[in-house]
Amino acid sequence: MVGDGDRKELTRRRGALATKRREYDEDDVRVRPGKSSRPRTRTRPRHADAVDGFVIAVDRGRYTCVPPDADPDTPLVTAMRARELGRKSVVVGDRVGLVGDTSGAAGALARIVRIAERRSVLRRTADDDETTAEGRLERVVVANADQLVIVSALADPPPRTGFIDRCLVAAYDADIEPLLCLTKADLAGPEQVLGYYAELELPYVLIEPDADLDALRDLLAGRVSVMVGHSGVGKSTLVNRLVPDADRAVGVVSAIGRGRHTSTSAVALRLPPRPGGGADAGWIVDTPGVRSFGLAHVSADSLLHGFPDLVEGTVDCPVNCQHTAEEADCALDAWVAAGRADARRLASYRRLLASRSGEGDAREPDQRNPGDPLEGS
Ligand SMILES: Nc1nc2c(ncn2[C@@H]2O[C@H](COP(=O)(O)OP(=O)(O)O)[C@@H](O)[C@H]2O)c(=O)[nH]1
Ligand SMILES: [Mg+2]
Repeated sequence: MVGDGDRKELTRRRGALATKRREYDEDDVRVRPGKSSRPRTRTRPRHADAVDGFVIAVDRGRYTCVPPDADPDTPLVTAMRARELGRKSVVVGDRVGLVGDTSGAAGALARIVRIAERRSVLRRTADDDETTAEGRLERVVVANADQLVIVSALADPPPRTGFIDRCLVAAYDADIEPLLCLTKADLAGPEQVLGYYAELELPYVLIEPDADLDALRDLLAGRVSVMVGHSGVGKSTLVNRLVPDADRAVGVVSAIGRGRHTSTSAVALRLPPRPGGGADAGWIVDTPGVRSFGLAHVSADSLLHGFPDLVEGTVDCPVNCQHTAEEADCALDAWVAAGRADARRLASYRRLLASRSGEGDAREPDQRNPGDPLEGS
């Protein structure tokens, strides 16, 4: 007796055989010579007509895109993901292929059918809820960024090197160049912070209310830069100085979709062209929704890359040394004792190690007590 399932299976096999026979039919070869050298349909790029887009904002399933090299007046294209993307996420900074209505007219909706391979991926572990697996999900913050601009005030609030160190780890892990942006330089000097990073060749800029931003603009030109920083450090002030149109631009992208104003976790803003500057003044990605940089997704080894001043000190460590304070033979203690690196840097590294393994409090040290490596130094 042939069951329903068996019959389907037989039909499938006959179909497969028929296809096979057709493939090897000599007549086919004769009437279509050279067929085998032509690309087969399934390897030919789909949607050859897709146009390029650069994702500047993401809001509840709606993606705001701009043609990458278009002039600033080109209308924004609103798009949704095509089903064929599967579970692949699309984030700010992604370079995508768009089909459908890419006119940017009111109500027009395009489809994202491709995501270009990412040059860099800035991630964080969301630590909104550390007690559940879901709460500790690793999230991609921004794709294809060239630079991580770590914004820290020199005073009011005081610099938090724990946060800066965390950002440096995220930057090195993502293969993004870090830039230390020290604001409120009118209130305090940078000596202490720069002293703490003396062993690193960390590029930095100083920001004051009444001085121009030329040095910073030079470093932003032609690149995609992500800005991160605690609240109160002057991020919004800086973004508004760099992009006088920022408020309107953010308003436009966050109003897309269902017409309500919502906070997005990241939004890319085009820097205005500079007189005498190159064609591309660059993009800055503001991250108002990113409050911290959970690093649970970064391995202990990668974590060390955020501390290049300590790397050489681990050469004499025993195999499998975890470099924690509990490791009796960790060579980093001797490295610091010999004056080869700053003890505060080792303490900061070990604090991050402990927070990752769940031994310590994963919050920033400044959130649980006012102690910071720089204070009392
Ligand atoms: N003295 C001084 N104050 C600043 C500077 N930049 C920003 N502020 C002030 O710091 C406060 C917080 O700035 P804001 O841009 O809102 O910080 P955000 O939370 O990082 O976006 C505001 O009162 C600003 O006026 C600066 O360079 N010097
Ligand atoms: Mg702000």
